[in-house]
Parts: sequence; C-alpha cells; structure tokens
Amino acid sequence: MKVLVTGFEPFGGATINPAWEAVSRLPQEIAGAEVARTQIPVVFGKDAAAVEAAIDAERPDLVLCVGQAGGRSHITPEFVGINFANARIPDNEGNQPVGRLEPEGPDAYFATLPVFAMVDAARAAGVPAAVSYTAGTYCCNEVLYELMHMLATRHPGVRGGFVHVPYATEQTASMGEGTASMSVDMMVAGLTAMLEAAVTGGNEPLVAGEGTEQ
Ligand code: PCA
Repeated sequence: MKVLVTGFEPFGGATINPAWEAVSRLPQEIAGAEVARTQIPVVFGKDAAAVEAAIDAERPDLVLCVGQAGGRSHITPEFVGINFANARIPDNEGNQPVGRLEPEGPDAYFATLPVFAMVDAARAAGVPAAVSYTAGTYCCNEVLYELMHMLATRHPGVRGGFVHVPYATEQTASMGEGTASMSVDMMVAGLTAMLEAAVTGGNEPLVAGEGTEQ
C-alpha cells in the first residue's frame, strides 16, 4: 500500500504554506503504508498536472492533497469538489480564472475517502477537526475536482480526497487578535491520524460517525 500526499507551495505573498510544512514532516510510513510526498504549485492547470505527474511516477493506492484555508480553526477534510473556479486573487503566475474547470465534466465529485472516520480519528488524537462541505473556488477546489476527475477517468481503483489546514500559528503573529491558527506539529498529528483512518478504512465517504455532528 502506498499513499501520495501533496502540499501546495506558498501563495498570496506568504513565505510559507503550512500545508507543505506539515506534509513534509509526515512519517515515512503510516499504518503500514509507504508515504510519498510532493509539493505542487499554486497555478491553475499546473497544480493538477503536477498531481497527475506524481501519480504516474509513484503509482499510489490513495492520494491526499493538502492546502491552507487561512481563517479556519480546524483541520477539515473536504466532502466535495465542484466544477467551477472563481479566483479571488491571482495565482502564482497571475491567472485569475472564472468558469467551469472541465466543460464536459460532471458538476461535482465527492471525495472517495472516509471523511467522517478521518475527523473522528483526528479528534481522538486531540486535534480539532471537522468535515467541510466547500473547498472554495480557488486552486484547492480545482485540485480536488481535477484529482477526482483524473481518478474516475484515468486511474480506476485509486482513492482520493483533500484536506484543508489552518494558518500555522507563526503566520498569524502580526494578524488581528482572534485570527485562528494551529501549530504545524498539531497539523502533522492530525494528518497522520486522518491518513491512518483513510488507509485502514473503506472507500465510502458517506458513512457517518461522530464527525457527522458539526
Ligand atoms: N490554499 C489555496 C490554494 C493553495 C492553498 O494552500 C486554496 O484554498 O485554494
């Protein structure tokens, strides 16, 4: 069993992206599964292409993409990716698209990871976690949607999903009082627990657990 975990590069003027900081510190092996990891650009089109290049190179059984959702307090597995982009800020190459991602694709894909069991596992490890029902309309949603599209159309049998992490605490040092954040160490603990649940769990995101109650 092999899992591929991706983390985004910094964007929007930030010097770090906590997603990559946490992904790069994950253990080499989780629940007996080998962990491969790769950093991906915050550039529409190139981000999903980098995910697919890593899938072709690593041949994983499961893919988890990780991004930052600044302002959230919890680690949040995403339930659904939608076939639409509406970039609030330019990406790292100045693109700011609005419109469908795949003209012929379905409107949305659900993740094929057990998102509720992942939330339960993170909470049991003492990490604030909740299922999210929107990955936004920027590169993270694009990567989730395109990941599920490529798995459905070109990589049958591979499971996939996406997790958003909060700001790292050091990123918020000069932000307003009350800005939510989490230590990268806690993100590593949460992602590890979530990957354990995903590796040992089934394909089905729709099995409710404690994480159902938000
Ligand atoms: N977060 C952005 C893109 C890259 C990242 O880490 C998002 O939520 O779309």
